[in-house]
Amino acid sequence: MFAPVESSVPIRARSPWGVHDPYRSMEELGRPFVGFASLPHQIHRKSVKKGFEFTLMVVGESGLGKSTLISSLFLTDLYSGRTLPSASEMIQRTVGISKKTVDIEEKGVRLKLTLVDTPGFGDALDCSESYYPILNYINQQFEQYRIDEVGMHRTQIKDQRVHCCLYFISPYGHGLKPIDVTFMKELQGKVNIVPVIAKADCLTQAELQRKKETIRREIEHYQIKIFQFSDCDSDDDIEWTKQAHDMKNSIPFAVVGSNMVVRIHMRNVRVRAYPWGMVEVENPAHSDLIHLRTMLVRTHMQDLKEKTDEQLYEQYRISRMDTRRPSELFQ
Ligand SMILES: Nc1nc2c(ncn2[C@@H]2O[C@H](COP(=O)(O)OP(=O)(O)O)[C@@H](O)[C@H]2O)c(=O)[nH]1
Ligand SMILES: [Mg+2]
Repeated sequence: MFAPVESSVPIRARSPWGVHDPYRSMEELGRPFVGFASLPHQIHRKSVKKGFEFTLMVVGESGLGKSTLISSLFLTDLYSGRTLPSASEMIQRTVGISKKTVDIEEKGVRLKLTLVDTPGFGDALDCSESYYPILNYINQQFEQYRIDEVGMHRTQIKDQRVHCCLYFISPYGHGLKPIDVTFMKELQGKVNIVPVIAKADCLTQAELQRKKETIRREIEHYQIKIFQFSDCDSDDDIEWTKQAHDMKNSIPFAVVGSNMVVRIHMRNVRVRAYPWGMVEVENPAHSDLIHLRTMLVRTHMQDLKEKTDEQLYEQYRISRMDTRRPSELFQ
């Protein structure tokens, strides 16, 4: 029997975890404890100290608002000094890859965010192979990770793998274009694809609803595998369940971006100002930007990283394995 003798129970100072004190209930139940209930807190504190690393890629035709959206999502102006290509430059344009890293800190939690932009995608006259340099880049990051993993300094591996790809769909077409289908089909086994409808302020509410339904139907028809939100467990709290449900129903996220900030009712609000009124990019009635940000930063960052590591990278790693028998190797 483990019933403790009352007098031998040491008086312990209250833990800084307050109501989350893992020992509290055990003490109250009068049962002895080993202490592993505090493991989640240790892991949490360690990862907070180390900081989080996340790589996000944006892909879509030029002018769909990729750079503006990144600034709106992470409240940083990463692309202020950019130069835009002329039409003649665009015709022969090949897809480039540009990478920027920003350190964001909020309430003592550090996030090292790497943003991979793909200027030139869909700009050339023949776009059928626009996806290729992007596929190549993603494979290169997998390969680098694989080399580092078998190398001497396994503990210091820098994870440069792409954890999520925001794919921008034009608001002007009647659904997906051939280039959209090709890109998503070619890349679906390599990266978590999250489709977004760019510049959603160009569409009325009814048009947007119809466009979302068409795109969802086409994604199913072409059997495109986009990132799937994990289903809620029955014991998840109501708030979380509702949020996950709203996010699932918002796919493809209809986003609006802007670099203009105005002060309304003592608050800084990011808007697009038109003669007939203002679109508030963070207002859920105007755009899904908040759903997208919540998903990327608050609720699904870990999920995206785990899926990259456990499924997408794993597939790559297995495909690179030498499947020959030892006797065949030395022939
Ligand atoms: N209507 C509308 N215009 C936008 C939006 N986001 C960006 N733009 C404008 O579209 C143009 C191209 O934006 P940019 O971010 O450079 O596109 P990128 O080439 O995809 O990076 C700029 O003039 C932006 O001001 C949006 O959500 N709605
Ligand atoms: Mg850009």
